[in-house]
Amino acid sequence: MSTIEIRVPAIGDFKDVGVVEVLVKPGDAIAHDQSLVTLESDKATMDVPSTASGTVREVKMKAGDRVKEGSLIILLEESASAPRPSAVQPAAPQPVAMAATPTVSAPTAAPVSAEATATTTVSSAVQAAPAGMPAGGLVHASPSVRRFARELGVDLAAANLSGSGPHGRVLQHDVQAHVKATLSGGGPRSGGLELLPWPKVDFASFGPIEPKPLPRIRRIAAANLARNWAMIPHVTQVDEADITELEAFRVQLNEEQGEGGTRVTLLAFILKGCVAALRRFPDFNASLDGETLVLKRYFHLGFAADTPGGLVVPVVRDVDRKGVLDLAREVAELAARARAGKLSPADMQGGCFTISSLGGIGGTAFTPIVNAPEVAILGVSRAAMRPQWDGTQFRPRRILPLSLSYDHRVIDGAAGARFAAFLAAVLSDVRRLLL
Ligand code: CAO
Repeated sequence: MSTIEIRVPAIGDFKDVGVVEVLVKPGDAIAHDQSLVTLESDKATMDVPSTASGTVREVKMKAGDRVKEGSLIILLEESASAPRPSAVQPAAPQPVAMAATPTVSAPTAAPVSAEATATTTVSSAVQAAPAGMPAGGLVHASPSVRRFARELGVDLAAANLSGSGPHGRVLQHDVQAHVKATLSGGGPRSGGLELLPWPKVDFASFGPIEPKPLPRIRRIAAANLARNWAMIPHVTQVDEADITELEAFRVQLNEEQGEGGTRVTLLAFILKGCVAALRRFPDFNASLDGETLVLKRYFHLGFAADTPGGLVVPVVRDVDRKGVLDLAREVAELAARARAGKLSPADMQGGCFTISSLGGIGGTAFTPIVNAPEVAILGVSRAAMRPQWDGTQFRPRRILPLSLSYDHRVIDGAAGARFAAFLAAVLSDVRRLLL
């Protein structure tokens, strides 16, 4: 067994570089190519690998030292029998080209040659994991890549990156791709299931086409809907209300109103029913603010209105303080202004909960998209006469389908089912609105 000196190899034009990390200590058994120290100039970071295997006798450098080619790093008691790594095995001490990809502002991780020659740094890299790295967070990455990740605020263990280097090793460009995907809203890579770019198809090559630019309202709605659909884990709870009596009452009210009077629609009753349900289940009348749920003590309800320019959501304020006739009037007035494109921004702000009623058009159920930052939305489909079993016989009843979508981060399935069932019960017997 002989003691050998391991020195800083040729490092290009760099005469005076800083030691930022010493990765071994006396007594360590190290393998050939295992990183010994990390050096950093103003342009690059590199790991210096060992040119032999054995046991560290003395460490001759410490963090903060300034070194150059030939500076002594360690004294090593060489073990002739220690296995060499299977990856790239330089015949002679291999300099790591620091300046291969110089950047001025951001430190550059060791380029490919350094990555390739550092495949045995896995264990030492884990030991050298920065504070905050969970114990046992076995991320295969060199110290320089770890430092790069740390500087960008990426927690390698939590980010769960799939490394593209040998043996799943995380390389600098994996960290960059992660940051890029996160910044662009694409989120972290997910084993090949990440979002693909939008397909580019030459439709004209298949037949005649006509480009039709999206109107402004549709463009705004599209961006909001896409965000809400992508960011909110939706669940849609479907239920139905027996509105036979309610419909009879509504028809009677409209008869009383007479020609030219307020036309009472189902929507006005549904608004009142929703307020009762929101009072009973306050978490639905809320918004997420980080990790806090902001409960609202007011009841401003939006309703989706179909307009020639696209979907808009005017908001009816203080629904709890208004009667059905007032609500019917206000909905009609807001809907008319929406269709005429005359809603002001204030008309569409401050909503707590939204109703999307497609009942006048048709359908039996659908999955409305939560209107962020609200946490739930009610979809209403077309009421129809259907046979209902009353315990002894089938009776014709008017059944209204309800589709309640909610943000599952805030609302559990049981609460969703209870809210929908409560709302159905209230609409089935509107006397309950008085309770
Ligand atoms: N079941 C059966 N009939 C229904 C119904 C229901 N759930 N809801 C409404 N109707 C009936 C009404 O009673 C009315 O019939 P009459 O003329 O015989 O009285 C007819 O359908 C039309 O109603 P309406 O649409 O004029 O009135 P409304 O209060 O129900 O709805 C509004 C107002 C603005 C919500 C509606 O016009 C609208 O724009 N709906 C579309 C909402 C939408 O696009 N949602 C999707 C959003 S996501 O893309």
